[in-house]
Amino acid sequence: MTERRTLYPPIEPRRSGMLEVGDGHRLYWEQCGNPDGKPVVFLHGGPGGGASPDHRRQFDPERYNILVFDQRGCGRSTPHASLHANTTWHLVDDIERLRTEIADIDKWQVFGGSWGSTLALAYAQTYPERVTELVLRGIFLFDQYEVDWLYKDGGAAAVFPDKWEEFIGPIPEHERGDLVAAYQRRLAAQDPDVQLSAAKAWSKWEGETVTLLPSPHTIEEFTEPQRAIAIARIENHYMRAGGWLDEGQLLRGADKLRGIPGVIVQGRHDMCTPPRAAWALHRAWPEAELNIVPDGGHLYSEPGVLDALIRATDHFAVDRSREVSGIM
Ligand code: STX
Repeated sequence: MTERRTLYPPIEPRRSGMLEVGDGHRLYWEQCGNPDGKPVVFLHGGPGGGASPDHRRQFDPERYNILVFDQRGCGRSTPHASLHANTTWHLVDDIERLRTEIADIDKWQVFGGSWGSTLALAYAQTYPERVTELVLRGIFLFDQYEVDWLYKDGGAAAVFPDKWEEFIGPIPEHERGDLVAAYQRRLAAQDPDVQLSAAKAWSKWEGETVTLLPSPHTIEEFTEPQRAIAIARIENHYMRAGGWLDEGQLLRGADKLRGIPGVIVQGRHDMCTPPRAAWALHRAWPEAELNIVPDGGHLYSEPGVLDALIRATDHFAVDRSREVSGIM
C-alpha cells in the first residue's frame, strides 16, 4: 500500500477579518494559500463546531486559494452562541456573501464534512452555478433517522451504552421521550451552571461518538466551556428544527447537482453519520465518486479518511475538465 497522505504543513492566513452579514452577526473569515490558486471554501461541522487551524491544511497551499470561516455564533464569530437568525438558509446566504464580498470569485470548490456536508449540499443545490466541485465527508442529510440515530435510544446508543447512560443521566425519566427538547430547556436555563453542565454533557456525547479512538484530550477539547456552549446550543437548535430541511429534501435536490463533479468520503465505521446517508446520496447523484474507507470513522483526522480527502483535493487542483474521471 502506498503511504497515506497527511495534512499539508501549518500555514497562517494572508488576510483575515470580520464580515457583517446582518441580524447582528459578524463572521470571522480567513484566506490562506495562493491568491491566484483554485478557490475553495471550507465548511466546518457541528453546526457550532467552528473552524480550526488544521482545517486550512487539507488543500495544497501552492495550488489553492483557501477560505475558512466560522459560521454564525461559533468560533471567533460574534455574538457567541447566538441562535438569533441562525438557520441553514442564513448560512447558505452567508456563503454567497463571502464569495462575492471577500473571495471575489465566480465559482469555487465547496468542501465540507458532517454538518459541513449538509450545508455544502444546501448551498450547491441553491447556487449550483457557483460550484466547481464538491468534496464531502461523513454525509449528514438531516433526515429524521439520522437525528434519531444520535439522540434516541437504539442508534449510537447501542454502540456506546456507557456513554449514553452519562448523556441521559442528568435528564429525569419523564423527560427522556424527547432528549433534544430536554437539553434545549437546560441550555436556555437562567442559571449559567445549569447551562454549562448541559452544554458539557451534550458536547461530551458528541466527542465520544465522533472518533474511533477517543482520548482524554478529545474530551477536554469538546468540553472546553466556550466551545461546548457554542456546539451544544447551536447544534441542539438545529436538531430541534430538523435543519430547516424537509424530509428527503437534499436527496430530491440531487438532480440540481448534475454536471458538478464530486467525491464522497465516508468512513465505514462512522458512528456519528453512519454510511447509509452517503450511500443514498451516491444513488441520487451518480456522477459523484463514493469512497467508503474500510478502516475509517467520522472525523477528517482519521488516517484513511484524511488520505482520501487529500487525494480528492489534489485531484481537483488540476484542471480535469477534459478528462474522464476515476480517481480512487
Ligand atoms: N453533526 C455532526 C457534525 O457535524 C450531525 C460534527 N461532528 N463533529 C463535529 O461536527 C465537530 C468535531 C466539528 C464538532
